[in-house]
Amino acid sequence: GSGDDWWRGAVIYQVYPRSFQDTDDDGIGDLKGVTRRLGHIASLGVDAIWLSPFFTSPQADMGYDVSDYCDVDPMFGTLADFDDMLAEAHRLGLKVIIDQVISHSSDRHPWFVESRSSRQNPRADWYVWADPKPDGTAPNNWLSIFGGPAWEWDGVRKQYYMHNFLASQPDLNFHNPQVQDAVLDAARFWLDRGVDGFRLDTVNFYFHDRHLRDNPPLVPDPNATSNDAPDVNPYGMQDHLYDKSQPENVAFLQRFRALLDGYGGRTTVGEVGDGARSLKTVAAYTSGGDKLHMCYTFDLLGPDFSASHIRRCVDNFQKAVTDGWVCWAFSNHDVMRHVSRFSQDEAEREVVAKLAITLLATLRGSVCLYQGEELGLPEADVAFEDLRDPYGIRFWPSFKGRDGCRTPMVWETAAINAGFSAGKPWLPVPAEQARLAVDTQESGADTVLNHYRTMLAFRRSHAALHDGDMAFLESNRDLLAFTREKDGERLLFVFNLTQEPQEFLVSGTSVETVPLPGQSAGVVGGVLKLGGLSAYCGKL
Ligand code: TEU
Repeated sequence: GSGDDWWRGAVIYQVYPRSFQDTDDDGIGDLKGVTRRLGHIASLGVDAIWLSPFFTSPQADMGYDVSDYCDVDPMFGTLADFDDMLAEAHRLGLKVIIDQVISHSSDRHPWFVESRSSRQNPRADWYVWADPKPDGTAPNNWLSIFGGPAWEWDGVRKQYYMHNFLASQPDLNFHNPQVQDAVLDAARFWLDRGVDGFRLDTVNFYFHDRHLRDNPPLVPDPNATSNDAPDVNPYGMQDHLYDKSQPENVAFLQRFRALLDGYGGRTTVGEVGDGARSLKTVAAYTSGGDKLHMCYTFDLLGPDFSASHIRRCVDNFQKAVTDGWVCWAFSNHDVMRHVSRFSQDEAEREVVAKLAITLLATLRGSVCLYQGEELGLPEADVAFEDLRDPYGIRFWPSFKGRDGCRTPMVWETAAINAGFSAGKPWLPVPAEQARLAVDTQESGADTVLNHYRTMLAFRRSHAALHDGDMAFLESNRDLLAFTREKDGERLLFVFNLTQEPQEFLVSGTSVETVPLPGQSAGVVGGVLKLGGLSAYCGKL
C-alpha cells in the first residue's frame, strides 16, 4: 500500500529484540542488533516491523512490565540507538511499529511507587485500589491470566491492587483522566521521534468495571473460534465479563486515534483476547474509522489448521466486522510456533511452513509474521532449568510457557550460537534450529526462506490480495476454496490442508492457472486435482 493507508493489507514482521541479534556479547539481543539485521527483514519483502518492548523495565515479564515509557532499557541500548534503527529502517522502506504496554506498568514505575505510598498522594488513584471485604479477603473473584487472584495485598495502604497479569504488573486506572493523559503523552513522545505506529498490548484490558462486580462462572461457547485461554489456565474458570472489555474503552480509543490522526500515516494494531466475544470487541474497536486501524485476534494461534476452522474464523470475522480491519497471525512470542502446532510429523514441517505462508499471504487482512517463522523454525524444547518465562515456571509441566518460541534467531549455521551472540544466550540456541539458519537457507531455491520471499512478492503483485474482496466457494469440507477480487482481477484459491489428495470441481468458468511456488495441483477436464498439503491459484 501507499500513502496514509499503507497499513491496510500490510505484512508486518515482529521482532522480539531480546532474541534477535546481540552486539555486545551479554547474551541478550539489542537495538544495534536489530539495525544490523534490518537488511534481512527488508529482503523478505515486508512493509513494516513490530518491535516488542525495549523500554526501561525490570524484565519480570520480559519487557511487558515497563518502568519508564519514554526511555530504552540499557540492556537494549540507548535512545540514540533507537533513532539510528528507525532511520535505517526508513531508508530501507520499512515502517516501524512499537509495542505500547499501557494497560499495566511495572510495580517499579515511579507512578506506582508513588501510588502505593499512601491513600492521599497525587497518584493515589492512578492504579486500581480497593478495600478488602470485611473478612479481609480480596474485593472480588477476578483472576489473573498468569494464575491466582487478580488482587495483591499492599501492607502500606492496607488495600488490594488489581493486576490482570503478574503481581508486579499493576493495572493502571483508565477511569482517571490523568492516567489517560499520561499514556497519551508517552505515545506522543514516540510519534514525535518518528514511529509509524503502535501495537497496543492487551488493548481490551484498559478499563475494568467501576463497581468491581464478580465475574460469573464460565459457560464454554461450543462455536467459539478463539484460541484464547488454554485449559491449564485458571483464567478460563470464569467468564471475564467485568475485568476487561468495558464500554468506556471506545471513547479512550477515539482519543488515541485523534492523537495519531494529527500526525498522518500512522497506524495502530490492538491485541484483543476476549474469548468468544473477541470479534464483537474487534468490531467495536475498528469500525467507523475513528478508533483503531486494526485488531489482532488469537483466532489462528491455536492448534487447528483445518479448512473448516479457517473458514469459520474468516467467515465469522467478515460477518461481525463489516467496516473494520483484522491482522492475522499464525505465530507470535506468546504461543507455540505454528509448524509444531500444525504438524506432529517432523518430516512434514517444511511443507506445512510453506503452505501456511501461502495461505496467510492470500487472506483478506493484514498479516503479522514472527521472527524465525520465515525459516520454518519448530518450537524449541527448553528444559525446566533453562526456563525464563514466569508463566511457564508457574504452570510447568502442564503448560511449558512461552520460552520455546522465544529462543534466539539463527543466522549462521556454523557460527557460535548460530551467529546470535558470542556470549551465553539468555535462552539456549537449539542445534536442530541452527541447521535451519538464514545463511544455509539463502542458497537453496526451494527453502522455506525463499518461499516466504516468493509468496510475499506474489501478494504485492496482485492488488486483489492487498485489499480485495474475499468470498468462499462451495467445496468438499476438507478444502478451502475462495476468490479474491479487485478492479476486474478475480483470483481463485483452493487449499488442501489434508495429507490426502482432493478434487475440486471448476464448473462453468475457465480458469487460467497462476503458478504458485511449489504448486502440486492442476486442472484436468474441469476437475482440479490437488495433492496432499497443496495450494492452487487460478485466474477466473
Ligand atoms: O499478551 C496478552 C495475553 O493475554 C496472552 O497472549 C495470554 O498469554 C493468553 O491470552 C493466555 O490465554 C500480552 C503480551 O503479548 C504478553 O507477552 C504479555 O505477557 C502480556 O500481554 C502482559 O503484558
